[in-house]
Amino acid sequence: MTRTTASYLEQGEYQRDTDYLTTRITADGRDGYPVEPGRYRLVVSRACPWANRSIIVRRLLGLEEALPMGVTGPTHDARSWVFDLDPGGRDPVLGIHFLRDAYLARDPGYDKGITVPAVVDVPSGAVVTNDPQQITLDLAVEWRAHHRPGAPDLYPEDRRDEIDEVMDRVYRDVNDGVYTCGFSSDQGAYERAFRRLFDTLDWLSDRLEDQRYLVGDTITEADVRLFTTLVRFDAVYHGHFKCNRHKLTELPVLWAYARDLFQTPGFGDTIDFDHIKRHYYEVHTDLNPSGIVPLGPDLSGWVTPHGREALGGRPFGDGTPPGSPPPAEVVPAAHTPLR
Ligand SMILES: N[C@@H](CCC(=O)N[C@@H](CS)C(=O)NCC(=O)O)C(=O)O
Repeated sequence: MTRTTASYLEQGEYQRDTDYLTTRITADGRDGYPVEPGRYRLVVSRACPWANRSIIVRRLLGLEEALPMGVTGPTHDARSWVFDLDPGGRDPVLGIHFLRDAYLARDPGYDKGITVPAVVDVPSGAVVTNDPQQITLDLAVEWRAHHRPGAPDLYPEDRRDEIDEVMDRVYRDVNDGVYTCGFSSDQGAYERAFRRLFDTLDWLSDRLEDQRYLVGDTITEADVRLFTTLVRFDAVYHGHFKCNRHKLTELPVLWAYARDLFQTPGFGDTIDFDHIKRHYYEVHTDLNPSGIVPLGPDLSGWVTPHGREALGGRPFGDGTPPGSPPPAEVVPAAHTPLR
């Protein structure tokens, strides 16, 4: 039986599966998979925050042609993700319906999580990596020769220690922290995760009060990682995962910061609120047995002025924002407040 994140509901304290396929795609090909435009396919669900990071980074760096993307539907059963949005229910390049088949092509005995994001080697049809932390860092560093002109440096060498330090706390207490709250089956474990989450949001709020981005004065990988949790906060985590000390919209600094990023090309244009809500409320039947997907919240606030330009900062450093997403990757108008 394939393990899924849902199986951790059996434990009092939720433990995230970090047992990844960690083969890396690198410029020098040291793991046997060299960076090669058009060779790999990034498979995502727009619902998933970990996959969302890779969609954003790919957009910011202009890697859409070099690394084409397959998008699964927002919901899945115990067999995990399926390409049910594509004509005939198959990914047009990989030719598969179940993402699981790409994991089995890598290892016929594979029994770990069938997760997104996953990068698939198209010639063999096999997953190379599903390690979300490393995938985006490698897009920023190893794929540099294929970045668009004007791409930002999301992981600048002289800031890496600080970026890593911030990301470490954000990962533990925020990105993963919301899941720890939501999947705890023990009151004490939930309360500890809840306090750590909101203590860290308060810390981030203080840090961002006078500075536009988390590290330095430009957008970095750290901002991408925080954003993908913040953008899901009121739509899902506040209610579904019981992260309800405050809504994001009640935390003025973080709400303005999140809107600023949402309105930056490459961030908000990757967000599909319909997929996000359907995924969590329909897939986690343990937490939401009725499968009812809430109609709210009102999303119109995401496109209101945020005022963060007054803090200065240079979003793309010496570079430029990305252009519009390729037409095939535009999020349907009914799923986003962006016009
Ligand atoms: N497990 C990874 C992130 C990837 C992940 O958990 N993705 C989820 C979606 S948000 C998934 O694909 N779950 C599939 C499943 O549980 O069947 C991590 O620890 O960072």
